[in-house]
Formats: sequence, C-alpha cells, structure tokens
Amino acid sequence: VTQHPWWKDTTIYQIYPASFKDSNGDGVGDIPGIISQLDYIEDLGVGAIWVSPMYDSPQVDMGYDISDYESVYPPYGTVADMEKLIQDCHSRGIRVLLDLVVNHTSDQHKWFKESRSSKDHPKRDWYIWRPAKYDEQGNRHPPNNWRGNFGGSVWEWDDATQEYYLHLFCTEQPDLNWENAETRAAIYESAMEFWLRKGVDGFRVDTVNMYSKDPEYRDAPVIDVGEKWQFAASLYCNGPRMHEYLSEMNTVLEKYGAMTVGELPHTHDKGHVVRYVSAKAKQLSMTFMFDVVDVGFGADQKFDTTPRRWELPMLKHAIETTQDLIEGTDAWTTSFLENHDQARSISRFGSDKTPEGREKSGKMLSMLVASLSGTLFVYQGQEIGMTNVPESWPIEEYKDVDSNNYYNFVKAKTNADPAALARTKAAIQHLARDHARTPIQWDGSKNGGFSTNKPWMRVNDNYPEVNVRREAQDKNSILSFWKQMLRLRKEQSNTFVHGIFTVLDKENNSTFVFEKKGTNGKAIVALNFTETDQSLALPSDSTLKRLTGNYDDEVSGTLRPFEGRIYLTQ
Ligand code: TEU
Repeated sequence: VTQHPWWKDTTIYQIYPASFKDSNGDGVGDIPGIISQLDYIEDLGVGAIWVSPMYDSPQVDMGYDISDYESVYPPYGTVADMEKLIQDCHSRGIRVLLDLVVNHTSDQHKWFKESRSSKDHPKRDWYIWRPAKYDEQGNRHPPNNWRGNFGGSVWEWDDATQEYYLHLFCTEQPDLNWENAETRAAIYESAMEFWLRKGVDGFRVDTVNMYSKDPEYRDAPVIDVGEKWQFAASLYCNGPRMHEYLSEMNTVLEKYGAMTVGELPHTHDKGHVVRYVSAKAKQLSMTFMFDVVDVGFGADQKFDTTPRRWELPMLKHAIETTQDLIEGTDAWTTSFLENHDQARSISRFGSDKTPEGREKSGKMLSMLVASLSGTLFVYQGQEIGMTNVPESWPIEEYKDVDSNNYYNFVKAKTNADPAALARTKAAIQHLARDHARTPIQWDGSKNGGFSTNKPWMRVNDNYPEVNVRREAQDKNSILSFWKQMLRLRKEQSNTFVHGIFTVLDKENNSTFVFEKKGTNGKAIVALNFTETDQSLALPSDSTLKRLTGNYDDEVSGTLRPFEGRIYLTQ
C-alpha cells in the first residue's frame, strides 16, 4: 500500500469567518462561532478546515487586506480564540489551514505606514514605489498601463512623497516588494512562523504566482481599444523569480511539516503548473487551477455586461485540464467548484429555479466534484446546496468591493444608462463573489439562525427551506447526500482520489460521462446537466454495479433531469 501524505486523501472544508456563525450577537461571524460548530464539521467527514483571513484588517477586501498578521480582527475574536480553535480541531483529528496573504498588505499595516512616510525610510523598499512619467504637456502618468484585478490602474499616486505605489488589487492593498530579502524574511516570520509555532498544519496561499512581476514593468498589449488600463496578468503573474521565492518559502514550511495549496490564476499550461507542484520541486503541495473558475466568463474580464454563455464541453475540458495534471507526473491536483470568490455552483452549473431542480442538481454536482482526483475542497454552505441571492435583491445588498467597483465603473462610463446598469446587475446576480458570502443558514428561525442580530450581509431568502437543521433530519437531503459521497470517496479513494480521469462524451452538450481508473478498479460517473431526459449509452460491461445516484431507481438508457449515477466496475 502506498503511503500518501495526509493532505492528499483528506477533504478540506473552507470557512469564511464573517458568515459562518455569530456567537455574540453582533451580526458578524466569529471564531467562537466556528468552535461551537465543530461537531457539525466533524460529522460531515472532512479532515481539515481552511479558515479565510481572520487577521486584523480594515476589511476593505473582507480581510484580504491585512493590517497585522499577528493579531485577530476583534469582531472575530482573539489570538487565544484561534489557539483554542487549533487545539479543539486537533483533539478531534481535524487539521487547520490558515489563509496566507502575502502578495500585499493593507495600507494600514505598520510596514506600509513606515514605507510611505518618506523616501529615505529603511522600509521604503518593502513596497513597490516608482516615479511618475510625464508627457510633453507635462501631465503626470503612472509608470505603465496595467489594469488591476478590481479595475482601474494598479498605481496610486502618493502626494506626500511624490511617487506611485503598486497595488494589483484595491488601492488599500499595496503590493509587498518580494525582491527585498529583508521583506521576505519579515513575511516568513510574521505571517507564517507566528502561526506555525501555534500548530497550524498549512496554508492556502493567496495569489501565489504574483510575487514576482515583470522586472521592467513594461506596458501590457492593448486589447481593450479605447480603454486606458489593460489586462496585464501575463506581466504580473509567474515572473522570473517566482520559483526561487517559493523554494525559499518552502524551507520555512518544511521545518514544521506544513502543506500549502496555492491559488494559481492565469496559468493553464500543464508543464508550467507542474513546476509549482511537482513533489521533486518542493515548492507547493498543490494549487487551485483556474480553468473551472474561468468557465462562463473570460479570464481577462470578470464580468461582461452580457454574461457569457457556457457550454458543457467547456466545463469538461476545464476539468480535464486540472485532472490531467497528475497523469505521468509526480504532481498533485485539487477538485473544487466553490470558494468565497465564486457564485454558488448550483446557480452556475445546475438549477436554482425550483426546489426539485436545486436538490437534484446539488446532488449531481456533489457526485461530480467528489469523484474527481486530487484533494477535495468543499466551501461552507455548498454541502446544504446554498444558492445565489435572488434576482429581486437591489444592488445595495451586494457588499463586495469587486461587484461595487464594477457597477460604479459601468455607471460612470455609460452616464448611468438604465439598460447598461440592468445588464450589469444581471451579470452580478449571476457571477458576483457576494453569492458565496451570505450567512450560513443554520435553521428556519430569524436570520437563519446565523445571528440573533441583523447580519452584516442579508441572509438568502430561501433559508426557511434551505438550512442545516432541516437537511440534517432528512436522509434525502443534499446534506445527507454529501455525507454519503464523502464516505464513498474515502472507501474508494484509490479510484476517486487517485484515479486517472477520462471523458467519455467530450462533445455532448447535455451529459457528462467519465471514467475514473484506479489501480484496482474503475468507476463510471454519468451526469445529466439539463432539466430534460437525456439518453445514456454506458460502455457494455457486465461488471458495472451501481454505487449511488440521486434517483431511487434506475431507467436504463435514460438520465432524468439532473440525474447522476456512479457505477463501479472491475
Ligand atoms: O483572489 C485572487 C484572484 O485572482 C481572484 O480570484 C479574484 O477574486 C478576482 O480576480 C476578482 O475578480 C484572492 C482572494 O481569494 C480574493 O478574495 C481576494 O480579493 C484577492 O486574492 C486579493 O487578496
């Protein structure tokens, strides 16, 4: 029997602290709230949790703007609460990952305050400062034309010291200068070792491929003609020193036996991804590839005023790309459909229009993601089939800086044209990050049992129907189905976690049928992505045995609306 590291076979459950469980009635989730639900988490069958940023922060980007790595955002609790969480998880055999956000800090971090205080400050070089460019008329311009991830220029003018600083995300998220060895050492000490010493088992690493940028900060090619700022990911992702930095970072992790899962946007080439996650390379344990994330909107642009149509073959291809990573390599991969940056998967890939469609497609998607190879990640609320917020919610209910910036950009550009704004709102209702961030629906009581007070973000209107208490009592619920899937995944880990993936119906627009081949058996997974009957031709194989499905019985040759079935075979 092959001995795998723990993080290959375990399922990891992501917790978004603001929206998980409020223990003290201030409307915001907190760490004691997480601790209070450890029975629930353990009962799901997951082996680890990943806690999204709980560090002190002004919350411009929901904690991804960190002002102090070594303290906790007071509404979430204290460092002592985190110590208790780690201890309580460990005593149940659950591991704990934190979110490592070290491409940038908050502009309220003391390092940045010092850096911006004067050009001669010893920490000036800890961030990325550049002089302005002036045209012939003497007008001031930023050093280049790069557009940030939340829109606008990546450069912000600092009046006091008369230079620009770089921020790939919000203005309030200045990029750290990884070129500076002293900065790197401070990052390792403050953001990593402080928590590793407290026993955390690893990190989800935010935007892991952006630390090394184009050394010359060249202009990006003009794709959006007439726009001032251009998509520049090829110039700020995967820069020349990226692998050197990650090897260095790994020497810190190794001391503690800690694992990592790095977020790898804008990188689709197998050879390139393998460089990050090959076991021999000793850089990252695994990554989140963005192929599935990018289905339905261009990688270059998050929202489009008309949300792009996606077709099933695109999803198959995206999944194939991430699955192929482990074939013939010593690399490892991940399987996920949701996180705090994605719309809800039922609303994106299934159907949230009727209770029946939600239930069937939720279970079908659970069969998909839980039978794929790599480490499985489940995002809070996914296990009860939470959905996007309703169309009727006004734009004011959306709190995310990404959604708001985009809406305001369109508003300014079109002079608040009602038709353009309606299209933008529709795109946001489809793909915004906000959908993942509504509070967890624990029961049918006021505020979905999340808080006794008005929650920081409105609870999805469907909480009386979609909630943990209701689903826990129902053996036919999405939640019960997820628990069953996680158990089957464990029992058949050779096939599901480690098997080789092959799509059997590549071009089919309605069904997704694939094979998983382990070293001592095979599985066939057959899924219907439509709300009508579809014909199904299974490979003729007398050893096919139905393992599970989301309908009680089986109709041969047909998959009913959103039906999914899994077969095992010798
Ligand atoms: O996201 C980085 C990222 O590349 C995207 O998924 C990002 O959300 C998208 O470009 C926005 O449209 C990570 C975090 O997951 C995200 O929540 C943070 O906002 C971001 O980094 C900055 O720290």
